[in-house]
Amino acid sequence: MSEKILIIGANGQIGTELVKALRNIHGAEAVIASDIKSPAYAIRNSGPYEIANVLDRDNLHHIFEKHRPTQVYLLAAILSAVGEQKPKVAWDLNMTGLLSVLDFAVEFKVAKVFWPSSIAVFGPHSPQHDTPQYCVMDPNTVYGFSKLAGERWCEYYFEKYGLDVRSIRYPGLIGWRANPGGGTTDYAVHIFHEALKTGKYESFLSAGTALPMMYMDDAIRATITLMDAPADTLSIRSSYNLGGISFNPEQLADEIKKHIPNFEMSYVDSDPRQAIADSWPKSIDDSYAQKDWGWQLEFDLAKMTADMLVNLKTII
Ligand code: AKB
Repeated sequence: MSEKILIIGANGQIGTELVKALRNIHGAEAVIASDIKSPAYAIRNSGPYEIANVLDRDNLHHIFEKHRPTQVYLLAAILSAVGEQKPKVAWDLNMTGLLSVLDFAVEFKVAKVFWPSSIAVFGPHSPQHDTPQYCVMDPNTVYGFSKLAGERWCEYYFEKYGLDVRSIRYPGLIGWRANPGGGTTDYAVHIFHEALKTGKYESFLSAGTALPMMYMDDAIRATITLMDAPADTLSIRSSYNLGGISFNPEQLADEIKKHIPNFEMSYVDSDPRQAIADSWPKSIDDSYAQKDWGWQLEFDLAKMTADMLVNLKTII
């Protein structure tokens, strides 16, 4: 069957990479990118594009009707730090957008839907080390509990309507093609830009704040592997834990210094994102992803840092 893939939120950090990867696999015409604004530079003129606001239900319905997608990736979301500044807007966008897409996916018989969850679904009472798939979850950010509620809705649509929804709890993502927008893990991307541009960086998280992170190449490979997995191998229809690499700002700075010896790192005295980071896991157990769809990480801290610097240098 030839695929028709709709990516909603294509201009974001994951979207720009995913559009590129899926167009390489399926051909440009098979992948319809869409976002609220005109296309990001990285995906401009590379294939079909629709302006879509996930809160405009009529327009979204029209796009489903026009393209009849076989797969939909819903990536539009407000992340953790911005979500705390605009809690109601974040809840509305993250939930209403998801429910509309799930409804239209059922109505238009979409074969598979992907929706990203996050390590933000865990909270201060979740185990912080090797956080398991199933445990206490008490997220205290709007982003976190919108993701947790979204996971429950995904599983519900799978159980009640047979919709083939698949999801990953992404760690903080690090890539060179696109910037993250408003998250708590954003420091781990900004640090590379500043290291190359100015040779110094002031981190908004403290030196010892370890978080699970992942290089974008691994994240895109994980997403496509999960979407290609036979449906009957998947035991989780809420969202899969994905571990990635666990490191803190000081360890990342030390790794960057191996390439840029004069790089200087400093730390702000206080930042609201610190409390969010403190409520999240430090490392994640992803054994279900390994067992169900053969997940294996490729990029460790050293490999990621080297690759990130080489590639970022070519575009800044
Ligand atoms: C954020 O920091 O909000 C995101 C995430 C971990 O989901 N990068």
